[in-house]
Order: sequence, then C-alpha cells, then structure tokens
Amino acid sequence: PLAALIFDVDGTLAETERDGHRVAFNEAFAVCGLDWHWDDATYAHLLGVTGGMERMLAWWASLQPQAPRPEAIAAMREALRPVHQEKTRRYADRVALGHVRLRPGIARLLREAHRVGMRIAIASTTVPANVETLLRLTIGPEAPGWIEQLSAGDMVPRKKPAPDIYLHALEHLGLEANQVMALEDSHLGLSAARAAGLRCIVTRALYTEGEDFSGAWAELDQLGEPGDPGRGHIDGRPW
Ligand code: XBP
Ligand code: MG
Repeated sequence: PLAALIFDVDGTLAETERDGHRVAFNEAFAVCGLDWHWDDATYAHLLGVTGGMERMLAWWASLQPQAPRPEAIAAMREALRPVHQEKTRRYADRVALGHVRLRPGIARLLREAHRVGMRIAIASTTVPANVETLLRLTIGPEAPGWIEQLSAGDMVPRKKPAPDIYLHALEHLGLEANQVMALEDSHLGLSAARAAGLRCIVTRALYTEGEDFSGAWAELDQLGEPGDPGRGHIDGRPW
C-alpha cells in the first residue's frame, strides 16, 4: 500500500522558475554588481544544471576562456555565496508578492493527503527555506507542518538527477521505495526518482514540456481540480 507521497517543489508544486527564481537571480546579480542577466531562453537552457549555486557556477565557467580549475571553482563558490543569499531573500519577496502560485490540484492534494493521514515528504534541489516560504505564503501557516520530512538543497552531496535526495527522504521516512509515490515535473527529477527505485507521477511544466518522461508511472498536464481532471496517461492507460 502507498504510505507516502514525496513531492518535488520547483515546477511541481508551483511554476516557480520563470517569475520566481529567474527574476530573483537577475535582481541579485544587479544589486551585487554582476553584469549577468538571464533571459527566458538562457534560463531554459540553464535549468539543465540543478541547484542555484551550481547554475551560477556553470554560467560563470561558460564565460571563462578556459575550463576553470577546481581551486578557482571553489573560490568562486565562496564569492557567489552572498549573491545566492540575496537571491533567496528576493525569491521569498517574490512569493510574498504573489508572483508564484500553486499549480492546479496541489493545495487540494496536500490538504487531503494530510487529512487522511498519508505521510508527506519533499525531495527538492532548492534550499529548504524556499519550500517553507512557498507553502506558508500560498496555502497558509499550517501547511509547512504537513511535511513530515523536508529533504532539500545541500543535505546531500549530489543534486538531481542523482537519486541522493530521494534516498535521503526515504531513509528518514523509514520506508521502502515500493511504499512511496514521487511527484515530479522534469526529466531530471524523474531520473532521480527512478534511480531511487520510486514510481513517479510527472506533471509536465512550463520549461519541461516536450521532455522525455518514459519510465513515469503517470504523465499528466496537471493534477487538476474536480471538473478539470487533467490529460495524459496513468499506468499505461490514457486519462
Ligand atoms: C529546482 C532547481 C533549483 C531552483 C533554484 O530543481 O533546479 O535550483 O531553480 O533553487 P528541481 P536554489 O525542481 O528538480 O528540484 O537557488 O534554491 O538552488
Ligand atoms: Mg522540478
């Protein structure tokens, strides 16, 4: 029987990337005196690198004439730490201002799962504070308390598509892979869930439309509300 749901955050709970993270990065670059700007097309490409710090480092490396040495990358990681902290503050401001809203069906699914005693966990690449902020400001002050296990960010050495963050959540829940369903929006997230041995429901999102979701237990455009149940396939059958 299904004992827990493990949710990805960015793209799955909400379309956080384009108007949330991306703009927060650009604002942080500007106030920190970096002449970097990520337009929509650039950002779509950069989403191939998961993790905000890793994404900034990959961008910086791409601007260098030669591939940077490990020591230079480590130094740059330190130099970019305040930029990422500024970005995290600005992301929270953007969520508070209403630029990021939950996807259809998410608030209802979380609320009902909590109500019937289904265990709920998060497996995300983003920093833990962003998850708390998103749930609190979109659903309400009670929502972060519904999350039994918040696995996120640097709690594991390797980010998605590595299985680490899902294995971290599973271990802390004390569950086996076959007792759990993962929910994701991207090919990289699906790969992480599958590599941890989990079944996965994919709801394709703004930046992940058209990606390869083979291996997903279900693939839908959204989780839907009553009267608008979403389209896709579930366990091999059209839905
Ligand atoms: C989300 C990410 C994150 C966010 C930025 O991927 O890749 O890096 O874009 O968040 P997923 P931080 O949905 O697969 O977890 O800046 O907090 O890292
Ligand atoms: Mg995602």
